[in-house]
Amino acid sequence: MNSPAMQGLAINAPAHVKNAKLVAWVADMAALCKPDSIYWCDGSDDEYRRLCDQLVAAGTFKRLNPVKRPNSFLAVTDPSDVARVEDRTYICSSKKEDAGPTNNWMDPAEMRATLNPLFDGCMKGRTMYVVPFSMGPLGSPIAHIGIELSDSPYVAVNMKIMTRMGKGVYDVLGVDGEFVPCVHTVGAPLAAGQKDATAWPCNKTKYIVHYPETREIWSYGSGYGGNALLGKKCFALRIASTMGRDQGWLAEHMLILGVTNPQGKKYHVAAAFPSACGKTNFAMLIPPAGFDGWRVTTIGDDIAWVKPQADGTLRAINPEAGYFGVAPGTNTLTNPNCMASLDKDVIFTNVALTDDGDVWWEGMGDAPAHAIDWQGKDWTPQIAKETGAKAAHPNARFTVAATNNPALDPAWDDPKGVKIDAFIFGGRRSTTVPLVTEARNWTEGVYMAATMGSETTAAAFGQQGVVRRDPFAMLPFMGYNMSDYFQHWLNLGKKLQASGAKLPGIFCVNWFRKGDDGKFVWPGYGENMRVLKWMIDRLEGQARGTEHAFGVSPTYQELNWTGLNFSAEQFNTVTSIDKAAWQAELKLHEELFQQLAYHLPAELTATKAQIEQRLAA
Ligand code: O2Y
Ligand code: MN
Repeated sequence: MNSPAMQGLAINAPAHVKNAKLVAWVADMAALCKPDSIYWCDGSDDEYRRLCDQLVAAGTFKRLNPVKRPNSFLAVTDPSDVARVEDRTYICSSKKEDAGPTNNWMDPAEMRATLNPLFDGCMKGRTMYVVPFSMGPLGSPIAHIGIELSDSPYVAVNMKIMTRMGKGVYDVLGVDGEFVPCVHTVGAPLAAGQKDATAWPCNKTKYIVHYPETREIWSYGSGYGGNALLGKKCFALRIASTMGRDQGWLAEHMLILGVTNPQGKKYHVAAAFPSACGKTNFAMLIPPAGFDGWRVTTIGDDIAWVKPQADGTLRAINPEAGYFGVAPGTNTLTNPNCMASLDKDVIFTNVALTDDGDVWWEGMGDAPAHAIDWQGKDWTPQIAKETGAKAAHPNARFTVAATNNPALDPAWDDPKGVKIDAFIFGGRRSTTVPLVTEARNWTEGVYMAATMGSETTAAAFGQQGVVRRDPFAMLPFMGYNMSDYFQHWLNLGKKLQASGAKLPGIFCVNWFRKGDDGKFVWPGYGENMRVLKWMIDRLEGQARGTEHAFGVSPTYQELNWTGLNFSAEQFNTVTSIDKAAWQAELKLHEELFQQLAYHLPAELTATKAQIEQRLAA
């Protein structure tokens, strides 16, 4: 009864908001969600400061020691709200086949009938924040706009870091520009005068819902990460993948990096790895000894939007403006650029608080003698030893602006994007898949990407070491039928080929082969530069490689080994092709193809038959 809409109060759109469709939608959503007030975010630094102060006052944020970690905050979540909820994530296309066998599906009308009562009054006692954001540089022909309505100020401040958020978006939107409407609620309305009982309101019931045909996102019940920051996985991957299908471009779960050789020639690579495979580390790689004059720069760490150009090239942008990275395991040895990015201006979520007002997580370095863990309990190394208690949640995160990254590429914000020279696909495989393989052609590359798999880590899935097929690292993020997406990639290759342009190379990597002792053989991290250089040599026609059933891999001599003691025998352990293991692998590809049989491109079945023949020869 107190809501502005029910009292007939105006939604008070600021004068610079001229888009009638947007104003009408905000009014409709306000009438449904019944917030106590509406706040139109302008994206200013002043607004960010005010909202952070408000979050501190509410107990959601703790301000960290301003000497050790200036302008930084710690949030800890409800223990039930710590990660994306894949089993509560839905693609609601009209036809079930269009969501495909890898997605949860519900009929859109049925889903709307489910969500409407949940959203009715869901923001009572709270403020509805109107968050205008651009995914990609403002006004870029590759970028798109979204508006998120959320009752979480935590979301508003995270969106300020993660996207180009603020007033400027309305100029691009104009009176009749397109935007993706995203509505989010923590699902915890407050009765009149009731105060939040908790600093992290959320609801046991959760729905992360996408309507691809109307390009809408509705999220209920979670305040965390990808469930709530709707520009990220929901828009930039699930909805954008359907936009890409319809408009002829790609929305990919890929980092983008620039690599410059000592002669100053620059290449751009987009790389897809499943979650928890070290994407941020690769995006911020520091070349090792023996690579004087080489430089790697970051354009993006997680998502790439790739659009074909009239000349047959592909240009890519990072639709995001910040990093929402996993803290545990990050340290100055594995990722110095990332650690430097975290010196100031960071929102940490679910890490531990040290006694001097700083943060700590497992794998950061020396443990503090005492800390408050992510659940607010006392934590000491002794308690950890006795109980296994983690100081930080394994999925604890930092949110930080890309501009904090010392290795940020000068073109990271270029509206034209960067020209992609190569795609890399990689998973975590302790056996079978070689360190690096180049596909002999586009179709073989699509096959590699379609069949990629990754061994699950305990942190992510509870059960360790099981190979989960994760085509293109898009399994949790595909907005439509996976096999139609394979076809979309194949069609794009044909289109680029027809234009006469040189297609980007496609490579498959695996940093995670283990030896008989169960230990990783390849040192990884900065040493991955050796593999990156071989790829560039291939692009330049300077490395012949050795051909095998699956593609082309390097010879031992073709990698630069300066500064690394890595024997030919070790190299063999990470590159050898085990015929029996590959025969077993191909059976698993067959299982995947059976699951994805609806609209599975015939080219992929034919490619599999070719690999089988080569293996048998
Ligand atoms: O658990 C979450 O909500 C975050 S998941 C995430 C965040 C940043 C980049 N990638 C991912 C992912 O799961 O791939
Ligand atoms: Mn990701």
